Amino acid sequence: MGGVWHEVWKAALTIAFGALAALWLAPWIQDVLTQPSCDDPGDLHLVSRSELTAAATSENPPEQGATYEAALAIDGDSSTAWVEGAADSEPNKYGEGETLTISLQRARKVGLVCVINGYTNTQASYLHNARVRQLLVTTDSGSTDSVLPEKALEFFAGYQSINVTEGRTTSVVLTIGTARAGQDSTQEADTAISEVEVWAADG
Ligand SMILES: [Ca+2]
Ligand SMILES: [Ca+2]
Repeated sequence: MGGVWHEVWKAALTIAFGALAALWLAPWIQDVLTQPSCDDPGDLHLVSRSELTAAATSENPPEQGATYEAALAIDGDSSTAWVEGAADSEPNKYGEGETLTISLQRARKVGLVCVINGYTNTQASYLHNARVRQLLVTTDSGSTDSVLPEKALEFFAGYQSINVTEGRTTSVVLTIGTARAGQDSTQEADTAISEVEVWAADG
């Protein structure tokens, strides 16, 4: 009889301690499982725009008072964009292979890159111009591909995360792999990125 109660107590204590341990570990487990995202970068620090410079292999020439230089991808304004300036003809009609290079003042441990894909000045300009579908992202730590899913139209100016090889780097180089064409009847073969954010694990 005593042996049975001993077993029951042992089982009850095991369950109780297991539940306590799970409760105690839950926040830690949640933290580990929650990857930083553009909606919730967690503990990452936004690299200040004053610490960034931008350059591109091509820039669309100014049109109707608007300009499209690389620096407009890091000006914190979703209504201005870097627009590639490659010829609007095959084989790289949409600027495939053109690059936007974001340079950092000092090496940072980059953990997340967020972009506003497309020319998001207005919903009409978003639909009129091309946007990136696939990007190659190269840092001092390596290269990785990313596909930017189509955004719901009401979120056309929203940030999306792109894959980046985690680690210290002094630059983030975005190379246009493939693009999605503009959707209106007079669409341009010009691919745009309106904004890029770089998030780092070190302050
Ligand atoms: Ca901008
Ligand atoms: Ca073009």
